[in-house]
Amino acid sequence: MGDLLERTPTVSNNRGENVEQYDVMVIGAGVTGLYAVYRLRELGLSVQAFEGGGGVGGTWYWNRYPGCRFDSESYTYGYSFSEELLQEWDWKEYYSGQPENERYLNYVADKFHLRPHIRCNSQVTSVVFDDANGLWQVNIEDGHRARGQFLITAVGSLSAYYIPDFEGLNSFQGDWCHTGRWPAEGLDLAGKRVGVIGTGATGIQLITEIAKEVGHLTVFQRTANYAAPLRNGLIDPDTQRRIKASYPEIFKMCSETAGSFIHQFDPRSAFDVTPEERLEQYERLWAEPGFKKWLSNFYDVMMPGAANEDYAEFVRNKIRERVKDPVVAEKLVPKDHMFGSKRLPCESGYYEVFNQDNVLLVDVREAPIVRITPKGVQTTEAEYELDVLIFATGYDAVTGPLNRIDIRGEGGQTLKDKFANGPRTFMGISSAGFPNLFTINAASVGNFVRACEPLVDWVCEAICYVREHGYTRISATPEAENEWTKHVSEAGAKILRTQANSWFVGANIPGKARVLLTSPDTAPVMRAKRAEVAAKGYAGFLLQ
Ligand code: NA7
Repeated sequence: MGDLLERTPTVSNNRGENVEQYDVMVIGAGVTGLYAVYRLRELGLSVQAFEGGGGVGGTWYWNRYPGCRFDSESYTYGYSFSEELLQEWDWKEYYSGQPENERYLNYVADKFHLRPHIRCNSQVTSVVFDDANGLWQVNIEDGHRARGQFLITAVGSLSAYYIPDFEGLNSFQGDWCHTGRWPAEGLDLAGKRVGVIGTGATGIQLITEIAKEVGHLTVFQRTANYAAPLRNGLIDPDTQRRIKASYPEIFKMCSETAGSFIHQFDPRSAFDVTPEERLEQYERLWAEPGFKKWLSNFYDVMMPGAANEDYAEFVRNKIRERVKDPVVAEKLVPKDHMFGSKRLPCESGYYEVFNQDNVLLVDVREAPIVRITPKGVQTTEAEYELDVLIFATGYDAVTGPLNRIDIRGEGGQTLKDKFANGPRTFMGISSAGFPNLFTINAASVGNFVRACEPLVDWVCEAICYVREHGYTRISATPEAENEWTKHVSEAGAKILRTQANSWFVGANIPGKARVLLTSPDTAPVMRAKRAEVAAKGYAGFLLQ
């Protein structure tokens, strides 16, 4: 197995250079890329992954910021493909932190001997389809090249980090970084004047953690978020044993829910019960860990309408109760978007941070940031002096990581141009004119590993189907792509996720087209749709 690389044939490209050639190339060695490498190799295919980072793990490699951890239950997040792995690995916490998550993914890479198939420090700059030979060529920043019949973009949906184009950033004399590129050696924040821009899920985790050590913290908030207590804890040995004995049930439960999380909605409407019973349920769920309060609630809490607003007000009051200064509390209370229209940030003491004397909340919707100065951040009202400035400003989601690679398909057309008004794919996976390219990162959502395993399996089956049936190419038909794009737009308009200005609809990136970037369908519906397509001989795909 380990000597596959040595046996990889090389071919000459059209410039006469010798390049390695593989059956399948994978961009990215995060949770999806690692599993893709494993599955493809098990199928006897030659596979090589190219990873921009210095190690494997993707999100869990890059996001080393203090406080970074799961919002999925750890034991629902691990890979399900190996019983041995499930029994060997002990998740220490219910919601595991970045260091352990990165260790887990490294453990997987070692246990399954995946490293010979992964080239790290390999930022892919362009991929070009060679029509004459039916091969993709991958070009790496350092000049390395490789070719392959199939190409999978396992580049993540939240990997293209975004820093707003503030004037003067380069003049700042302190240290600065984006949370998604936190230095591996850490950042010394002890006793320093630190500023954080952004109060999404990342900002909320980070702020809570660094407030324990900084000298002074200035939080620049544009939009207040609904955040709910995570209630993390250590997994005791007894629970560990029960978890390990229950993996089939755990994964089955996850497979039946909309986002592949372990939580199932209450089939009742919030208004099927008395106001007292309703409040009792809200309080009971609030006391539970994780996403339960979001995803085990009355089903209509997750739909635009009165139940959603009723619960939103309950959450707002929870925030008000925890922040001593009523003026600060009101600034932290979200009023401009519906509860659950963004992924719910989970916190462990976030609101209490604003009761600390050394923490200042700056409302940058009221007084926007005008520039970064040598000393700090200048808003329309004041200059805030800082030693360190941290951008927790999110990601150019889903299409961002694809657009940062120059992807050229048939006739030299670029995927970036094609996606200028939003992704144009069939089921997120394939785009007409880009044969044998599987954009897995545009099709994965929810509890990530649960979503990516069946998706990778489907792509592997499609690749085998192409080869076994004597074809060499597969890509979405223009008709299927049009239908799917229309479906995303129409069905997407009805769901909660499209109601807020979030990365889900590209609203966080100035100038980005506002369209739902993920599927509007639930995970079980998507699996059924993909299975039906496969059962019908890849209906909606052009096989050549
Ligand atoms: P998010 O959720 O996109 O949050 C980014 C934050 O940065 C959010 O508070 C933004 O405010 C803020 N932001 C972005 N641009 C600016 C400018 N120009 N000025 C001020 N503030 C700004 O990213 P996260 O990394 O927190 O979370 C991403 C996902 O990771 C999350 O959904 C989980 O699934 C895990 P805004 O709300 O746009 O007003």
